Amino acid sequence: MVPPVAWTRTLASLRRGTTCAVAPATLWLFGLSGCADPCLDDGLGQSACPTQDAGTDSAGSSGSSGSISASATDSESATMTAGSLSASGSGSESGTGASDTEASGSSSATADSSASASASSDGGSDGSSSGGGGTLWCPDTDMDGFGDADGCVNADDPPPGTVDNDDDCDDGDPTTFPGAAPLDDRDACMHDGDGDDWGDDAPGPGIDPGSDCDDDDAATFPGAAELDADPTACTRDGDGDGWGDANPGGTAVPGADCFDGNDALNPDTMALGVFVDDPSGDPVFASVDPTDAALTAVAPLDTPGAWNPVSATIDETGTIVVNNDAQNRLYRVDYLGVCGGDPEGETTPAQQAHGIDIFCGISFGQDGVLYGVQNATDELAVLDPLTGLVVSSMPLQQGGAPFDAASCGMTFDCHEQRLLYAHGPGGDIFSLDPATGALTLLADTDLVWSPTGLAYDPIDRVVWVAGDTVLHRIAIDGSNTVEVIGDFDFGPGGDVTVSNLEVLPICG
Ligand SMILES: [Ca+2]
Ligand SMILES: [Ca+2]
Ligand SMILES: [Ca+2]
Ligand SMILES: [Ca+2]
Repeated sequence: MVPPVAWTRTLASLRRGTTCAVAPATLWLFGLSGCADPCLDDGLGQSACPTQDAGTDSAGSSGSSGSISASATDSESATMTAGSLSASGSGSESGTGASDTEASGSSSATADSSASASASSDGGSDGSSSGGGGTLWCPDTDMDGFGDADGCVNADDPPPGTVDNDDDCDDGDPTTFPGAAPLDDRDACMHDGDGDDWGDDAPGPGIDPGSDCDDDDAATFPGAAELDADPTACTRDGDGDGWGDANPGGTAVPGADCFDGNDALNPDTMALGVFVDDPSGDPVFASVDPTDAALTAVAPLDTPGAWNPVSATIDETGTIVVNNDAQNRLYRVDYLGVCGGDPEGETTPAQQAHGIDIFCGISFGQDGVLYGVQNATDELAVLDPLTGLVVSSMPLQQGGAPFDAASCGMTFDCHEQRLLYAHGPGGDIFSLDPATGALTLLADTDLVWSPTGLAYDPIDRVVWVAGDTVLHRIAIDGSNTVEVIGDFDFGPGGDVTVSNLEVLPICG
């Protein structure tokens, strides 16, 4: 049986106030763009997508265009080509005062600098060349077509290795020259080390700064993640899905893509989901409407005889792992084939049962390590997702004291790169240090949850908690803000108990 096309609120569609009405097969097979903007920046930003934003924003924000005559900070250059650079003048250093008009004016001046330089040399103003006319020829050591103002000579014919301009602000680097970063400024002398046409925002002396916050990575530049909250921020989109890396490192702005190495996983393709029984009693994967907790069956599951999915998690590759408490065993679950027409989603057992009764929560952490918390022993365990076996374990503790795991849920905060832990009896959310087993309180509510499920929302950076039959949305910024969303149900009158809430890929 192929399920009907469902109307699903992905994380992104919720934010946009839209519902993604895309046929399952279409959504899954065609890159899962879903409701996304089809105009994905290729890094060059010139062909498929409008570049007005880039040009306008960069010129306006950096203000560096006016400092095109930073080359004039080179005293020799200033002396040699005083006439040619006078249009930009010393005022160019003011940066913020450089308007677009000034920028274009100085650009023109620079573009004509060789001619001006030639004129000035013809006029004999260059003391270093001994009269007699000719053209000013400047060494171009890095062969980028722009000359070093230091060492220019007058001659009728060009000496070997020279060009007829002195516009290079770094003649030892072929990636630094006027116009190297055209998306920042078509004329300013900038460094573009990664070739994404955006200029290094922290270049060496004498080079105009651009707005590339990581000039060693062509996937990082202003507007790289056009689907994120600030589409002009300097973000990293490693997988090209339009969503920015949640943990980009360096000075790039974190986005909402927890899986920036996999373009099939992002807020447009993922939604709150649960493994439950449908109203007929058949096991299914169902999406959860974050506005009212309503359940919609997405895919039927071909489950083993005993099926009690207590906790679910997903890794960077899209592999979904469920702890089937009925068999004390991990299962890989692939329901997405259903979106393409397969009759049922696959559930594949790990090689061996871990034998633990109960893992109240499991979650992939950093570097793909799978963690689980054992109720009986109050320990944090490392699990091998392939063999299913426990690799190691350590006691949970809070402030050095033993901690009673009780009912729990687990998930991963991809922004802070930390495990999150929901403690049912106390209604608390903790971060969990996998190196020490230490719990640190993030949210303290008066609620009580049993069973307990936990999922992290990478757009709003809050958590979703399933407490028995009720969905909650809880802040983890210290404000303890709680929203009670509603009862999980497939329709009025049939509340459903949930313990394995997670943000998972969706179809339909
Ligand atoms: Ca050069
Ligand atoms: Ca660059
Ligand atoms: Ca870059
Ligand atoms: Ca991405």
